[in-house]
Amino acid sequence: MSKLTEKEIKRKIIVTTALPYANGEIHLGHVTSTYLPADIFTRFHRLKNNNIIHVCATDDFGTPILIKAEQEGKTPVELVSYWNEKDRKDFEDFGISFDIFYKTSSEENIQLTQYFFKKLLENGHIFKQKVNQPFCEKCNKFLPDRYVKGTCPFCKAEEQYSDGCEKCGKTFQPGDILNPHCAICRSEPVIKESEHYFLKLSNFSDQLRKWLTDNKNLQKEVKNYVLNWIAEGLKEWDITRDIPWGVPIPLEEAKGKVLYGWFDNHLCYISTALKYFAERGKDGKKIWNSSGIYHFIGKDIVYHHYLFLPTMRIGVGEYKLPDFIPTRGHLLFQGQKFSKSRGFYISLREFLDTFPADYLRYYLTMITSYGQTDVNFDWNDFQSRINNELVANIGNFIYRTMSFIWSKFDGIVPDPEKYSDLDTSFEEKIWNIEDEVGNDIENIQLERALKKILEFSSHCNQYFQKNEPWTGGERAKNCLYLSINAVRSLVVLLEPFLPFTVEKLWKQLNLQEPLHGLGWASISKFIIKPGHKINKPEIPFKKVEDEEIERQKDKLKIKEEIV
Ligand code: B3M
Ligand code: ZN
Repeated sequence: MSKLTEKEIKRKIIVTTALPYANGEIHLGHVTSTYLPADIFTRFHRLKNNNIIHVCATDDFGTPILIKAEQEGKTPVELVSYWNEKDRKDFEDFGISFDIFYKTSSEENIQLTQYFFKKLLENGHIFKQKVNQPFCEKCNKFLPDRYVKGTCPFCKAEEQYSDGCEKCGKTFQPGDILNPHCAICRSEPVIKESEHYFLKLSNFSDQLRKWLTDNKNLQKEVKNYVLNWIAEGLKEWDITRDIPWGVPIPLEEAKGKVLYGWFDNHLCYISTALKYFAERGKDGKKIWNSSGIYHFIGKDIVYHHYLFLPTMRIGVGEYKLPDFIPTRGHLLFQGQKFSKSRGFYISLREFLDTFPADYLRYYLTMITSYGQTDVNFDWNDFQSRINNELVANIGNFIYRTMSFIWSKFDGIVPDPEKYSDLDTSFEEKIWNIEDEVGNDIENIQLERALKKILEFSSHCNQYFQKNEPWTGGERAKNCLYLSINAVRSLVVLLEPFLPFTVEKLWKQLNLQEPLHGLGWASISKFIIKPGHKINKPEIPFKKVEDEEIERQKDKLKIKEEIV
């Protein structure tokens, strides 16, 4: 058997993205930090012909979801299935290409979670302890987390949840809230004892520290943060909730109690991947343990992904720990924090109703670096980047090349003649761009990759301009032959970023093979031969007009006033 070269060996990669809670709309913040970067990364590896899957699900359990269901007069099952469908559709319309989108309340996830609980118990990492919990005698139930409302002990804002104040932003302990009352019936809770299970995080301090230090792929800034938490001493973690909506604790003595949502939700990465492979007759566990594991998240859930998640995997010892946890900052909107309660936010759906998905994909990628710094969505900046970069640079080169061939050469790619120096150096650019951009995407430096594509496109425009193909002759032929090949390379380069536009452009290029058949490695090749006939080109991107931007800004103001 011949030895496989490095390029021929298919890599196995499992990508997961933080699971959206199944009780509200996907907003721009979620897609910026998490889904879009993961999707670009996944699409790139698909083009590289690697075995990659992108796994996601809705996060179905927990008190906020139970409360919301009660408020809406639905069962929690009805509520979560409604949001699961809605999220799925939003993601699809934004071009997020999951291989599987499932749910934490699945039978598979419940079983895996109970298995993890039992193993951790057997291995001596879980202990029982009595705790004092608020209890509503009228509703006859314990009131964990958001079931208790009251007055903020700091700013005295009323109707705040017992874990923190939305008005002044301070967090506090459940016992600190003033005038506590049941969020459902408003009566004052009493304190009642309940037996809870705790995971001994402190048992894992050394192993966690070692994993964090040894894993060179984790982002330094986040790593140092987490190492500090460990140095300060990890607290034991209460994994029990006295509510009827969650993974039941698999013990007779714990009847009626469930596991906390953060105990089961990240296990859904594993249970969902296993389901995907089982459906294809494959041994998912084996694949998990021999794949590169990437968990894409936003920085607000660092604690859970760098402590709870690895602790549970170490404690059970059967599933590989993550290789990468790409973590990105929050999204600010017009310089301010999103706030649903103030109506200052924009949902993904709202955006997609007005602008093409690819505009948002382009803009968000360009402004989001691979780090913890917050990102600012600014309407003017959005407009100027779309108009100056996407329309006037990338779109311009693609359209001018194709329409020139269409109108001056009857759509037929001309035969090049002897290359000039300009041609030769342009040819070299096309050879090199594949690796330059590919390396950045591989390293999850997505905005760098897109900036390189933009630079490449600027270069293409300059080349076209300098060659003045409108003057005709040999220069025109070489210029258009090389340019149409550069257009095709550009289209492949852009696929991970702008999948909708690329699909249309590929049709206009009229190539026999599908884009995915040719793949990433074709970027540096001259696939379009002289004599090839293209289809009628269309302008790929339209300018965003001032009025539209004004309308968006006004809409935001109106929303703020209404609330
Ligand atoms: N649902 C929190 C969030 O949506 C939570 C993520 C779970 S990832 C396992 O930010
Ligand atoms: Zn009550």
